[in-house]
Amino acid sequence: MLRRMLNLGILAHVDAGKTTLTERLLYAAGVIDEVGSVDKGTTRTDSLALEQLRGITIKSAVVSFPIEGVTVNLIDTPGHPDFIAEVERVLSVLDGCVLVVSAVEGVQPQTRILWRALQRLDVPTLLFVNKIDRAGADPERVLDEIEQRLTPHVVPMGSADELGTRAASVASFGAADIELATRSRAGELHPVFFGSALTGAGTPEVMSGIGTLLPTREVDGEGPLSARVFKIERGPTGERVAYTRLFSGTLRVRERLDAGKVTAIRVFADGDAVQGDSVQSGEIAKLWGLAEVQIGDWLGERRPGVEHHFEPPTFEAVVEPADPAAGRQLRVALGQLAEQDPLIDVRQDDGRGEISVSLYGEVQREVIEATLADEYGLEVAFRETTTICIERPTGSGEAAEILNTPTNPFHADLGLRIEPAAPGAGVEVLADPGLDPRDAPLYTFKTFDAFVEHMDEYVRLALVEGLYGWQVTDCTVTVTKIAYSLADGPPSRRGPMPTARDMKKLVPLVLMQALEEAGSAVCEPVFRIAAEVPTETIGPMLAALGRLGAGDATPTPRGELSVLEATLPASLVQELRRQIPGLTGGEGVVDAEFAGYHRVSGEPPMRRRLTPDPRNLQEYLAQVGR
Ligand SMILES: Nc1nc2c(ncn2[C@@H]2O[C@H](COP(=O)(O)OP(=O)(O)OP(=O)(O)O)[C@@H](O)[C@H]2O)c(=O)[nH]1
Ligand SMILES: [Mg+2]
Repeated sequence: MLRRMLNLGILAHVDAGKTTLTERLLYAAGVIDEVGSVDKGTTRTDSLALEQLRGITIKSAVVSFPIEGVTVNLIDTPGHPDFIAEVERVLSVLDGCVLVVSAVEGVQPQTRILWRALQRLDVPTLLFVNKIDRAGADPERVLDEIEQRLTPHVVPMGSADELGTRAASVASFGAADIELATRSRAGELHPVFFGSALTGAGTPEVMSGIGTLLPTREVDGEGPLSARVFKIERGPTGERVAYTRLFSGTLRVRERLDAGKVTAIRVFADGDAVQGDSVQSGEIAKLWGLAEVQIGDWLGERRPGVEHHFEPPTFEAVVEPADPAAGRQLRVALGQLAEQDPLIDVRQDDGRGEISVSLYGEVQREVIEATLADEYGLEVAFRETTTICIERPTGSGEAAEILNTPTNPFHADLGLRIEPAAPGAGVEVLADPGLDPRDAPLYTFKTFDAFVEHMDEYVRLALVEGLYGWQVTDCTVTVTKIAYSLADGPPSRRGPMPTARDMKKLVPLVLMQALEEAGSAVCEPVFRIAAEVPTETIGPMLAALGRLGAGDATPTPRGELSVLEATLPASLVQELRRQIPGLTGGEGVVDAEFAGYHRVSGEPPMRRRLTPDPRNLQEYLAQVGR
């Protein structure tokens, strides 16, 4: 029998009603008998104790239900910006999306961030304007905001009545015609629904929209295996459970993959994850047995596509166990949390016996603290958070090492050039077109392409710590020279052939010299802030922004309220949030959106290196082992 699937994301800013809507849909589909409540901690998707305690979603969760012959795998995601990493991983496995906007709060900065990511990935998206029952609900205004700030290509599917009351209701404009359905499935038009997830008003309409206006996939199991792991959980006995979406092919129990052997499969279908022998393209399954698997991994063939959609974490903090003897336990626990959330970068400074983690913000810090206490029995304290900077090369630099010379015991010549690339470009590693592929140590790397791939890996590892100890990025690195020694070569080139490890140790040596010649600038994360404040408080607000160092503050008066826009270093956004209530009589609100990295003014901050520093040759050689 032909089966069709829809892998559906529910995305929105925090508190918009994603989890409540999810409950409604499960109820409407007959999967649950009673609508659970976020406020009572009884929903299906906020199943973690911490989620129920705080009333927010922290981890993405999958539930499944049938609509009109289609199996819908719904992925409820967290809306708080501190947990954006969860959304990041989910994006790549979606066939369609419902973006929820509150009829009271309207389009938020986070809504725009999510929208842009969905657009970049071409995910067909319906909009749901929720909370029409709440005081202050203004769906018409929100529709305007959607058209102004998200997209003009919207089609309202109904109108709302008795706004702001429990009796708020929706009158549908009628069923979608074929043309609308076709263009909506193609992501060209975005139907907008109105309703209240709390009272259930308008939810049958969204339900039917999900069934008819989003693209579905046939389950056929054909073709080579291509699957993506988007979530990792630990089972009761500590085993890894990998949530995986198949794009092509079939995966069976007992199949052997690079990450391990599949020992059990549960496929999401009509309400639950059901034990099975195999999972096919289009479906989502939980896989057991893949001991080595990591979030974001591809099983089988990798599908091309954009990998990073959102900002990286901008803060880090040193974590200390209350019991000084629990250091090792803490390292293990943080390592496991980092498996589930690869953006929790755990840095271990053995020299100082310190562990630090990268963070998006305070809420995530509290969640990590609570998780360590609840799941690992570890009491910890976080020391003051600091900003994570990056380094960018300021010019172009080139260096080379020649084999059989006192500074290079690694049996190969290597030349590297580093040049700045556009902000946000990341790192690109190339081979100079003038290189003769035969000069590369092909005995070790088999093919020239494989050699370049390995160089790519070694360069990225070496760039983790630049001249000031920060990650170096936004640059192009070119291999400009390569040669190797041979047992029967001429005297200057006589010697053993280089191993992959030799090359791995040689790369930092050459690259840091090239970077020293290029020079590098330490850049800090900055946020674009928009503060809405009473117009009469503009004076004190501008003065405060000036004191915080925002040179570009511009006010736009809009009657009684004015909007002040400015760029602020990440570290000062919190400070501004602290000051605003006092400056505006409690009336001001501020939105902040990550806006890239700016060069720090004054003395660049240094970060302690954790890897051997090639600039001190003797020590470097002693540490890396030569
Ligand atoms: N009045 C009213 N309240 C709602 C509605 N939908 C959700 N809420 C309430 O809004 C709050 C947040 O709802 P959630 O469903 O947790 O929102 P969410 O988008 O899942 O939140 P996060 O996952 O934490 O981002 C809860 O107190 C809900 O009871 C609605 O339609 N009307
Ligand atoms: Mg939620």
